[in-house]
Amino acid sequence: MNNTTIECFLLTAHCRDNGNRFEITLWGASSSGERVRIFIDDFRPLFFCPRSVPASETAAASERKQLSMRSFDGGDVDCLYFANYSLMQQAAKRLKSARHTVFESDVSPMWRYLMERMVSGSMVVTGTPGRFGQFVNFTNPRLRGGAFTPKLEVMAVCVDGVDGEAISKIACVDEAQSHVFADRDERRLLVDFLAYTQERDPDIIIGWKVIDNALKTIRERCEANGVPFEPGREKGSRVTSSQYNRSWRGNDYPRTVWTARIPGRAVIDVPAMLRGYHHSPDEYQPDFSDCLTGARSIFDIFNRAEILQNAIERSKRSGQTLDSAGGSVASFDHLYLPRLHRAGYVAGDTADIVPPSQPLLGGHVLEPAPGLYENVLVFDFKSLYPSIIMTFMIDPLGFRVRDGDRVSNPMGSSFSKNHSLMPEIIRELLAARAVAAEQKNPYLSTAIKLMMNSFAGVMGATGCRFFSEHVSAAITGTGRYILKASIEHIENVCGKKVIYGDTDSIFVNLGAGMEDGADKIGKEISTETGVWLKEYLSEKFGVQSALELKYENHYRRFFIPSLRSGDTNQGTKKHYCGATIDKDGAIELTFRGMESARSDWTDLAKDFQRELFIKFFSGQPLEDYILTTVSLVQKGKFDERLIYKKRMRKSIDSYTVNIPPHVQAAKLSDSPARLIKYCITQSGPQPLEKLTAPLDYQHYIDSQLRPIADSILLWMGTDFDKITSGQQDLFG
Ligand code: DCP
Ligand code: MG
Ligand code: MG
Repeated sequence: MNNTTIECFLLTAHCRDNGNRFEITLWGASSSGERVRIFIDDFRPLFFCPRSVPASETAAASERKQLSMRSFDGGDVDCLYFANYSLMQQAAKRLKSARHTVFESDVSPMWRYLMERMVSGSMVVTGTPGRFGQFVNFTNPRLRGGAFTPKLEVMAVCVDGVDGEAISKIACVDEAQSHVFADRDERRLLVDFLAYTQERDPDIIIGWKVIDNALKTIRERCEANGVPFEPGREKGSRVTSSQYNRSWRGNDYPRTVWTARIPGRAVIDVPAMLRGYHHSPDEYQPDFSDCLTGARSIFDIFNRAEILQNAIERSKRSGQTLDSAGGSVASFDHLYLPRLHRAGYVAGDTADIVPPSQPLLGGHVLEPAPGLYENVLVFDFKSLYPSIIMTFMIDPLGFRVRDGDRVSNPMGSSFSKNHSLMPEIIRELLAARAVAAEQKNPYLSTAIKLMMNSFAGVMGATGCRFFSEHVSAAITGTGRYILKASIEHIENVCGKKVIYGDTDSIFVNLGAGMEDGADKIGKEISTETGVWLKEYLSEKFGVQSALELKYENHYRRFFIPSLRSGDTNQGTKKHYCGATIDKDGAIELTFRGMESARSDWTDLAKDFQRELFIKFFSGQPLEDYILTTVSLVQKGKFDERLIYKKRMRKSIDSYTVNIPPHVQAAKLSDSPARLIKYCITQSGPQPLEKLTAPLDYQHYIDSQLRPIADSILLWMGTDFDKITSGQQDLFG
């Protein structure tokens, strides 16, 4: 037997029942540059049931095996193996309807196969290699997790065409070359595109709405032309949609989700990745002026935003495939279940989750004291929830195992010191985040931060099999406790005034004249509070604190607006503006909750907000500037700054009632682009390229200038209308 071991990175994973067998097909990219197909048909779908279930009830299983594993309530469990997936599902359903408990019957057997082998992206394959066309093939090899990072080939695809009509162009761009297919004969065009894809043989196909637009259109046109849609490394490509209802505030909203299955090629939607992992997807706008430019700029954005590098790292951390832009619950299962099994326990089905008795609380938000401050220091706990999980050993298993050696927390619950699995999982992720930060990769650092925080989140979400209101409350409640204790310490021991705080951030007011020593004080407070907290938590709870209060920022000026009601004693939560000064003396403004980057704000609003705050912060009067800006708007001096830009999220025709302004404008356009540029005129919204009516200046004054001015003026005891109407009185 010729046993070979190679390392490769998972590109796609698909499974199906084939008669009385369950088949998994994986595709990977190997470290030697070969593309590898891994075919598995010797893995049997399985789930668990209590040993007490009579054998007669589990006859559909091809095998029932006693395991030395237990459920969370301590009962012994058996494992039930099935010939294929559908037999497994039917058996689970039957057992449930006969009121038997089942365990993990909702875990996909394919993911179980991968997770139990600790495959997270990278995998080590041992077996007898054969051929599959030009590719390497392994059938039923041994698989285990690896640590290899691949070099992958990416191809951007952009399609030109209108829904339901023939495709006029398809552009493809990869590292080495680009090509545009523009045959009059659509059939020819499609056949050529598919042949080209096979020849270029990319590992990843990327695009802008690549599934529900590009691939879906290509698939539909292939069907219309009788061309088999087979862009994959083997047959079986599909683009499918599924409907599900999203509940929000008691209403159900039907949503269609498109998925692409292209064996051997991962499909990555660039905007979905940007939305999922980048702070402002708006800084990345592709240029769709023509099909090739579109594909080029998608390719360029993909590289600039380091999407591939980050997707690979995320895949190695979460076990999800490269195309995944989320999947918190699945990632949690992937990391947690195999560790749980090795610890000798099985988990329940998600459907058996008992919903919380009362709404779960989040972080603590202080009542902000509105006003203008000088020299405000900002502190924030580094990875708050993850460090709480580590410090207090918070963990679903550790909560349920009732052993003696336990850590108690401020919420009064306690967790097993020796059976908690989360601390180890979090420790690895914290280390990975530290590496990402060291390598100056903020996107990856953020992605890992989000993943860790989502783990804290899913334990409080009923869609997760590990949901527990007590576990979740132990995290958030301890967070509130630590925030409050730290604030008290800073106020009573450090003798500094705290003006605001949110979840894990603390804003300290030093006051006028404290510019020079501020950074030093900031560092002292963070070190001192850290040391104190360590002692305090060790004394009270006997834990070794992993908490770290970072000194984050020194704002020279800081402003918290008052409530819109005009009550100047009450501030708005999560809203503030701070000014820092960089080493060249330039003022830099940070807006929170009053962001100038909102898509419904024009350049006028952004410039106005910035200048107004700079004047405000440097103690200059505001009235003249406000009045001048209003009058320049009225005189038409700012017309080019009055353009709204908004992206179309749905097709124009899907809006029938309550048509938003950008859609009204798009309806007037001859060839509506995805990004609608329009103005509000006296005849309503009009697209930029077809402006006929005069601009509605009053609209811009009311909806763009007024709220910005009022964010400051209300606190000063006046408002925009008073200032502007006073002006009219003067001239009237
Ligand atoms: N949090 C959350 N979901 C969010 C934001 C925050 O659950 N969208 C929770 C988890 C965080 C805590 O609030 O631990 C504090 O938020 P931070 O943004 O300060 O995040 P971290 O403290 O985790 O990371 P950092 O080191 O960047 O401060
Ligand atoms: Mg934090
Ligand atoms: Mg924070």
